Amino acid sequence: MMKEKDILDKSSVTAENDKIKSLAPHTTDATGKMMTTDHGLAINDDQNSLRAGDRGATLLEDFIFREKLTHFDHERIPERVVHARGSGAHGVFKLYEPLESVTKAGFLNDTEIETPVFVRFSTVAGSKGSTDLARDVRGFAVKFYTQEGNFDLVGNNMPVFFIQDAMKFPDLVHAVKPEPDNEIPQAASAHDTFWDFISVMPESTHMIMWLMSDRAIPRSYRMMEGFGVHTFRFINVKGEAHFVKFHWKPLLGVHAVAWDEAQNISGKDPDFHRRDLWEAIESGAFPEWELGVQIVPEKDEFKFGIDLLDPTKIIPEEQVPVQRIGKMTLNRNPDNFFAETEQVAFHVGNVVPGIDFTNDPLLQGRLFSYTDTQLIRLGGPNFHEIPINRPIVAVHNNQRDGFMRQTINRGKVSYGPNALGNNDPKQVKEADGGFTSYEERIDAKKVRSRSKSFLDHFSQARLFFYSQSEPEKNHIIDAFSFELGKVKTVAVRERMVGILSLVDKGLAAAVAFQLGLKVPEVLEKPVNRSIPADGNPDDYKPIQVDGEVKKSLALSMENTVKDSIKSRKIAFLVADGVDAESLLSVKESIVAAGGVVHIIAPKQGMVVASDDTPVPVDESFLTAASVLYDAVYVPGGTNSVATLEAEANAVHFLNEAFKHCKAIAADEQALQVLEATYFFKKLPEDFSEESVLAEGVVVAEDGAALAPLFMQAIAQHRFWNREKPRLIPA
Ligand code: HDE
Repeated sequence: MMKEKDILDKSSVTAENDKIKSLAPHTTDATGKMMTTDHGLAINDDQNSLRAGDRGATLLEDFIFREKLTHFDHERIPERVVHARGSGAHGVFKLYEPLESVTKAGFLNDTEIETPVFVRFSTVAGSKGSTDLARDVRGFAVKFYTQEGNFDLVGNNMPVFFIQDAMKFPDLVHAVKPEPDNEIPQAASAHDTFWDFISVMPESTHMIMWLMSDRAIPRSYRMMEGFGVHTFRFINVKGEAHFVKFHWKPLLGVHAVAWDEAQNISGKDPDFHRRDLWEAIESGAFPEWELGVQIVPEKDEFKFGIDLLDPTKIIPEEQVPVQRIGKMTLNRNPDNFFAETEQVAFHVGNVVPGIDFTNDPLLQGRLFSYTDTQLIRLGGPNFHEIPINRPIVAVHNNQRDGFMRQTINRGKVSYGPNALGNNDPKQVKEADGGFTSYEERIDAKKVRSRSKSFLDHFSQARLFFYSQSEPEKNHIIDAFSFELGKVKTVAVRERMVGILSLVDKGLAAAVAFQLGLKVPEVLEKPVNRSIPADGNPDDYKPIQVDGEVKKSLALSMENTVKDSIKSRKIAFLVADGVDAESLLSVKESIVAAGGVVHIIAPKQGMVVASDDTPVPVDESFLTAASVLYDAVYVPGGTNSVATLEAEANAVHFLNEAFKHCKAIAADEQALQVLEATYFFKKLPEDFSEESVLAEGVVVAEDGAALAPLFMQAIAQHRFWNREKPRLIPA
């Protein structure tokens, strides 16, 4: 339980780095201080406005009141047009091995430096106050404050994108956002306009497979991969280029929740991911990712049967392995959400020498959009001066003035070249770290067109589907059936089933069955409205270039890391009379392995254990829910067990945890609580023996025997096979 003092002392984490130090002069703390106006005048009465008599009208003269209300009236800024809902954290990046053969970027060559970072995770479609658990892509934007200026890796948790040309971005976003007449639905793609657009844009098929997979409903921001999506370039000191794709690999593995669970969490705790990130960092369980790169020499550009400039394609890891080059650790929460997380301004164009762009048409468009959007969102051209956006190196140039200018530039000279000011600030030679663009050879006609090498829209969608485990495939079928089931226009559903039949007939048939439709017999080519007015549809007919790799292990979450229970949340269901040994021994083992235990009881306060010791309660059945936990344990104790067995909320808690495929454990004495659940009858007869049931339900005669088996089960994350008999009630 938090005491008032603890709440005041919240910023107990003191991780320091050059960026944090640079924020210090802008950070204030009112503890023990006098109240003043914005202009420094000490305030005597902040409770009453100045008025003509104690029952009279407020006087215009009241500058203190006017200042307070004016500031309040102007407190809001426009939310991000996409990625409005997000959470941020500070951290550091440390390199494992210098990468000098491929890039001259300083922070990728010095293993001694800890580069400060600020990361913002986000959903895409929802508004600022929408639920964290929407089925959606997650943004994964990292600002590296390097010694050579800021490098922003503005990525997502999926490695491909919906569209191949930035020209289509406003259309995509208009289609997915709430419909414009009634602003429904919030933070959801399950509606007509989104699927209408997708059904006539075959290039989005690969991305749609990812969006309908469990990647779109992560268990935690800390358990997601990140991807730069586009192919970038690394440039070394000799000026040689290599193509590079960026990856973030979470050390806790890649894990998801169930869709039914996601929808429940959205009601029980819409801040679930935000809270999870915040609490993990506050408790010292710092989230970690390894930065990975896939490097392709320029000469191998056409080796993989895909176009590296096409952002709807991956390079399978079987073809180009991901080299893990360093580790990012998030070790400090922001002090102020608005000042840091809301005002941070990412831009794909923020690069450092050694990193450059390619002609990916999506990337090229992004190079324009990110600065442009900050001008309206943050109110003018000086957003780079907001403390969170400032680089840790000095900034000197001839840019001047504009709304909210902070820098006081000395001298008369604000132009170059100049003679009056010694021609300062000076340009920097390439050898001394001046940025030069890669001298890519260009010899082309100026055209509006799409390269034929971008027209294979289905092969990698199929690769993704074939690489999934059985439960993952079922989740994809369910997700399509849910989303299209919410679409009212039958023609849109039919077109989508047609598209799916070009990925896999079985997938299309399963979805069609749920929608009460038939799969079209022969579908030569999908409807494609993404062609110019004078375009010949045959020139845009999808091609099929099935790659060498038919199944890629890295694409399935089943193959992820499952070796730890660190920071997993485990609910202990207890009541008065709980067996002290059974509770404490399992709790101690879990906490020692880095897990988090919450004691949940019929009411708040304390329960009295069997040995008369008081046990503080963290949550009651009223405030807790199984969807907020990774696993459940029921300790023994005659009275406690009798109370829980008769407590409908406790039984529901267990039923729901079973439905969502979570690890469940009970002390043998508590078996009668399990007997009250619907799933008990599904368990084998020899259940009371000390055993881990294949399905992740663990029973043992005491805490010591139970803890290791239970922890093994929790580390598995989920027992998806339990879903086989579909439609399990909770
Ligand atoms: Fe973005 N995107 N985007 N995007 N994007 C924005 O910039 C845009 C794309 C991504 O936490 C906006 O500051 C265009 C791909 C993230 O602050 C805006 C196109 C990827 C974030 C914008 C794309 C992303 C944004 C809105 C197609 C993954 C949140 C607010 C050409 C590689 C950053 C803002 C944060 C935000 C434009 C496509 C990632 C409007 C035009 C692909 C993580 O500028």
